[in-house]
Amino acid sequence: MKFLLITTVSSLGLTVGASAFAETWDMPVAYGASNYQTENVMSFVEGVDACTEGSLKINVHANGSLFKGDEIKRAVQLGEAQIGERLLSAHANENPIFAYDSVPFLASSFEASDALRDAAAPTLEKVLSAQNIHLLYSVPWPPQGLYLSQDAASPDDLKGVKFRAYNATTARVAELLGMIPTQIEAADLKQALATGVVSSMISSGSTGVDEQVWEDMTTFYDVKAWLPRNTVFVNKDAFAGLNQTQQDCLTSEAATAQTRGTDMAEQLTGGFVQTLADNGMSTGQAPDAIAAELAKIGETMTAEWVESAGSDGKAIFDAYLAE
Ligand code: PCA
Repeated sequence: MKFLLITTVSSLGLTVGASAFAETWDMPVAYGASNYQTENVMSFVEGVDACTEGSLKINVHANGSLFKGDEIKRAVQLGEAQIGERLLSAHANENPIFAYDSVPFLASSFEASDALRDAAAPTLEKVLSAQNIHLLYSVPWPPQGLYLSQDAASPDDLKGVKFRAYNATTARVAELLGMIPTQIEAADLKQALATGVVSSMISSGSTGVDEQVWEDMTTFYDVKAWLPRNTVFVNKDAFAGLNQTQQDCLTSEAATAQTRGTDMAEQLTGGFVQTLADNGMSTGQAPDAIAAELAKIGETMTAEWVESAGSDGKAIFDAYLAE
């Protein structure tokens, strides 16, 4: 009798098939559905679906719709979402290591950015793991430029200008320039510009195009200060709860997504700046006096970061310089 019962249950399991038992995850991301970072996340999720033969479904919630940008990391840490994507540098208040990708002029090309990512990976994995997070991959934004609502001739013209920051690094640059920073998520940027809460920022051509900033700003100085990253990570308990195939699929699709997203960023960079120009913005180099001031700020901030990030920061710095 007992034997019969077991046979019935297991044959039922077989006929129902694997997908009825699919694990379903939520994935909050902060940026809009048409941004290349989100498009790359969608391809990643499709890749995981195919690789796991439908046994791991990930629902992407774009534009901060499930959790706002600044809530995503904590949600994943606590398991309120199993997986998420976040600009980790915005969490440098927790650990300066998270700002490794936003040190001005430390790595300002795609090639250098990849080398810095590799140098930082072991430390980043360790720090995130202590927060119950498993690192999957990261993808750079295009090089960061200075957006203004009127051309500036010298650093004096920047003083007192209201500035949109997306992390502590951007806020610190603004502060050193005598500007007035306020932290604002990209999802809220358009309104902040329209209402005059801010009139300048440091970001990529990608975000400028997403938010059609030519409606409110005039100038993009392509200073290539750094290439910040969106990082995709998973709650450690959720990861541990997967079977081996599912874990392997996440890992391999993450590697594919990292390469694909990096290629997308690189290929799209020129077109973004062109779109800003096509819509009437001036997109040249910064005036020499401003470029020189930014270079000086870069030196100050590199020293500050190395100092604040301690031995972990030094390990990243040394590994990067040794590449
Ligand atoms: N865009 C994002 C972060 C960096 C970038 O280029 C933003 O402005 O929010």
